[in-house]
Amino acid sequence: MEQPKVGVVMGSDSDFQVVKKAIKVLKDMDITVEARVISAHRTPEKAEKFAKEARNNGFDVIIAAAGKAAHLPGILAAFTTVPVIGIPIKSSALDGMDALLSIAQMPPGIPVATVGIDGAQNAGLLAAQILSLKYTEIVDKLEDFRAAMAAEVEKKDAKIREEAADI
Ligand code: RP5
Repeated sequence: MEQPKVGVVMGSDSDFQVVKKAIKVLKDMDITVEARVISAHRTPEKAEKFAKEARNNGFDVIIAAAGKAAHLPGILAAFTTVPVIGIPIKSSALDGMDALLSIAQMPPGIPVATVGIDGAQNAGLLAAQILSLKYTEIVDKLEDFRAAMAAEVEKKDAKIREEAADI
Protein backbone atom coordinates (compact mmCIF):
# COMPACT_ATOMS: atom_id res chain seq x y z
CA MET A 1 0.00 0.00 0.00
CA GLU A 2 1.24 3.50 -0.81
CA GLN A 3 2.43 5.53 2.17
CA PRO A 4 2.26 9.33 2.45
CA LYS A 5 5.81 10.64 2.24
CA VAL A 6 7.30 14.13 2.55
CA GLY A 7 10.85 15.20 1.78
CA VAL A 8 12.03 17.80 4.29
CA VAL A 9 15.12 19.42 2.82
CA MET A 10 17.16 22.13 4.54
CA GLY A 11 19.99 24.24 3.19
CA SER A 12 22.15 23.67 6.26
CA ASP A 13 22.08 21.74 9.51
CA SER A 14 21.84 25.17 11.18
CA ASP A 15 18.21 25.27 9.94
CA PHE A 16 17.31 22.09 11.81
CA GLN A 17 16.05 23.62 15.07
CA VAL A 18 13.31 25.43 13.11
CA VAL A 19 12.66 22.61 10.64
CA LYS A 20 12.07 20.12 13.49
CA LYS A 21 8.58 21.61 14.01
CA ALA A 22 7.54 20.56 10.50
CA ILE A 23 8.93 17.06 11.04
CA LYS A 24 7.08 16.74 14.36
CA VAL A 25 3.68 17.70 12.97
CA LEU A 26 4.09 15.26 10.07
CA LYS A 27 5.27 12.37 12.26
CA ASP A 28 2.43 13.00 14.71
CA MET A 29 0.10 12.32 11.75
CA ASP A 30 1.97 9.10 10.82
CA ILE A 31 3.39 10.64 7.65
CA THR A 32 6.77 9.31 6.56
CA VAL A 33 9.46 11.98 6.53
CA GLU A 34 12.85 11.89 4.88
CA ALA A 35 15.00 14.75 6.23
CA ARG A 36 18.02 15.89 4.20
CA VAL A 37 20.63 18.66 4.11
CA ILE A 38 21.05 19.78 0.50
CA SER A 39 22.32 23.22 -0.47
CA ALA A 40 21.26 25.00 -3.66
CA HIS A 41 24.61 26.78 -3.72
CA ARG A 42 27.07 24.40 -2.06
CA THR A 43 25.73 21.13 -3.55
CA PRO A 44 23.70 22.20 -6.60
CA GLU A 45 24.03 18.87 -8.46
CA LYS A 46 22.64 17.04 -5.44
CA ALA A 47 19.69 19.43 -5.31
CA GLU A 48 18.97 18.79 -9.00
CA LYS A 49 19.19 15.01 -8.57
CA PHE A 50 16.97 14.98 -5.48
CA ALA A 51 14.27 17.01 -7.22
CA LYS A 52 14.44 15.12 -10.53
CA GLU A 53 14.02 11.78 -8.73
CA ALA A 54 11.49 12.99 -6.14
CA ARG A 55 8.32 11.73 -7.82
CA ASN A 56 9.79 8.32 -8.63
CA ASN A 57 11.11 8.09 -5.08
CA GLY A 58 7.56 8.39 -3.75
CA PHE A 59 7.59 11.95 -2.40
CA ASP A 60 4.10 13.51 -2.44
CA VAL A 61 5.26 16.93 -1.23
CA ILE A 62 8.64 18.57 -0.61
CA ILE A 63 9.23 21.05 2.18
CA ALA A 64 12.39 23.11 1.64
CA ALA A 65 13.85 25.42 4.26
CA ALA A 66 16.61 27.93 3.66
CA GLY A 67 17.94 31.22 4.95
CA LYS A 68 19.70 34.22 3.39
CA ALA A 69 19.60 34.10 -0.46
CA ALA A 70 17.20 31.18 -0.14
CA HIS A 71 17.21 29.58 -3.58
CA LEU A 72 16.73 25.97 -2.45
CA PRO A 73 12.90 25.79 -2.66
CA GLY A 74 12.89 27.48 -6.08
CA ILE A 75 15.66 25.28 -7.48
CA LEU A 76 13.91 22.11 -6.30
CA ALA A 77 10.62 23.37 -7.76
CA ALA A 78 12.34 24.04 -11.09
CA PHE A 79 13.29 20.37 -11.42
CA THR A 80 10.06 18.68 -10.28
CA THR A 81 6.28 19.00 -10.50
CA VAL A 82 5.92 17.61 -6.95
CA PRO A 83 4.53 20.54 -4.90
CA VAL A 84 7.18 22.48 -2.97
CA ILE A 85 6.52 24.39 0.25
CA GLY A 86 9.24 26.87 1.23
CA ILE A 87 10.16 27.87 4.77
CA PRO A 88 12.14 31.12 4.96
CA ILE A 89 14.64 30.80 7.82
CA LYS A 90 15.58 33.75 10.01
CA SER A 91 19.33 33.25 9.82
CA SER A 92 20.93 36.50 8.75
CA ALA A 93 21.40 40.17 9.46
CA LEU A 94 18.14 40.80 7.58
CA ASP A 95 16.06 38.73 10.02
CA GLY A 96 14.68 36.40 7.38
CA MET A 97 13.20 39.08 5.10
CA ASP A 98 15.84 38.16 2.51
CA ALA A 99 14.81 34.48 2.61
CA LEU A 100 11.09 35.33 2.61
CA LEU A 101 11.35 37.39 -0.56
CA SER A 102 13.74 34.94 -2.25
CA ILE A 103 11.24 32.12 -1.69
CA ALA A 104 7.95 33.94 -2.27
CA GLN A 105 8.86 36.00 -5.35
CA MET A 106 9.06 33.12 -7.81
CA PRO A 107 8.62 33.87 -11.52
CA PRO A 108 5.34 32.80 -13.17
CA GLY A 109 5.36 29.11 -14.08
CA ILE A 110 7.34 27.70 -11.15
CA PRO A 111 5.31 28.10 -7.95
CA VAL A 112 6.59 27.64 -4.40
CA ALA A 113 3.99 27.79 -1.61
CA THR A 114 5.60 30.02 1.00
CA VAL A 115 4.89 30.03 4.73
CA GLY A 116 5.94 32.79 7.12
CA ILE A 117 9.49 33.32 8.41
CA ASP A 118 10.38 30.25 10.54
CA GLY A 119 6.83 28.97 9.87
CA ALA A 120 7.81 25.31 9.98
CA GLN A 121 4.71 24.05 11.77
CA ASN A 122 2.47 25.61 9.12
CA ALA A 123 4.63 24.04 6.40
CA GLY A 124 4.05 20.62 7.98
CA LEU A 125 0.32 21.26 8.31
CA LEU A 126 -0.01 22.49 4.73
CA ALA A 127 1.84 19.40 3.51
CA ALA A 128 -0.53 17.22 5.55
CA GLN A 129 -3.55 19.04 4.08
CA ILE A 130 -2.25 18.44 0.53
CA LEU A 131 -1.64 14.77 1.38
CA SER A 132 -5.15 14.44 2.82
CA LEU A 133 -6.55 14.74 -0.72
CA LYS A 134 -4.92 11.39 -1.59
CA TYR A 135 -4.68 9.74 1.86
CA THR A 136 -8.09 10.43 3.39
CA GLU A 137 -7.14 8.92 6.79
CA ILE A 138 -5.20 12.18 7.38
CA VAL A 139 -8.45 14.21 7.38
CA ASP A 140 -9.43 13.00 10.88
CA LYS A 141 -5.92 13.75 12.16
CA LEU A 142 -6.12 17.30 10.83
CA GLU A 143 -9.50 17.75 12.48
CA ASP A 144 -8.16 16.36 15.78
CA PHE A 145 -5.26 18.82 15.58
CA ARG A 146 -7.64 21.75 15.13
CA ALA A 147 -9.92 20.57 17.93
CA ALA A 148 -6.92 20.33 20.31
CA MET A 149 -5.82 23.81 19.29
CA ALA A 150 -9.32 25.23 19.87
CA ALA A 151 -9.47 23.53 23.29
CA GLU A 152 -6.19 25.27 24.22
CA VAL A 153 -7.66 28.65 23.26
CA GLU A 154 -10.77 27.93 25.34
CA LYS A 155 -8.54 27.20 28.36
CA LYS A 156 -6.62 30.44 27.84
CA ASP A 157 -9.89 32.37 27.44
CA ALA A 158 -11.23 31.01 30.75
CA LYS A 159 -7.95 31.80 32.54
CA ILE A 160 -7.73 35.38 31.24
CA ARG A 161 -11.39 36.05 32.09
CA GLU A 162 -10.71 34.91 35.64
CA GLU A 163 -7.53 36.94 35.95
CA ALA A 164 -9.12 40.06 34.41
CA ALA A 165 -12.05 39.84 36.83
CA ASP A 166 -9.54 39.97 39.73
CA ILE A 167 -7.78 43.17 38.63
C1 RP5 B 1 21.48 28.99 3.94
O1 RP5 B 1 22.41 29.76 4.61
C2 RP5 B 1 21.06 27.91 4.89
O2 RP5 B 1 19.76 27.48 4.60
C3 RP5 B 1 21.17 28.57 6.23
O3 RP5 B 1 19.91 29.12 6.65
C4 RP5 B 1 22.15 29.70 6.00
C5 RP5 B 1 23.43 29.58 6.78
O4 RP5 B 1 24.04 28.34 6.52
P1 RP5 B 1 25.32 27.87 7.38
O5 RP5 B 1 26.40 28.87 7.10
O6 RP5 B 1 24.89 27.87 8.83
O7 RP5 B 1 25.64 26.49 6.88
O8 RP5 B 1 22.01 28.45 2.78
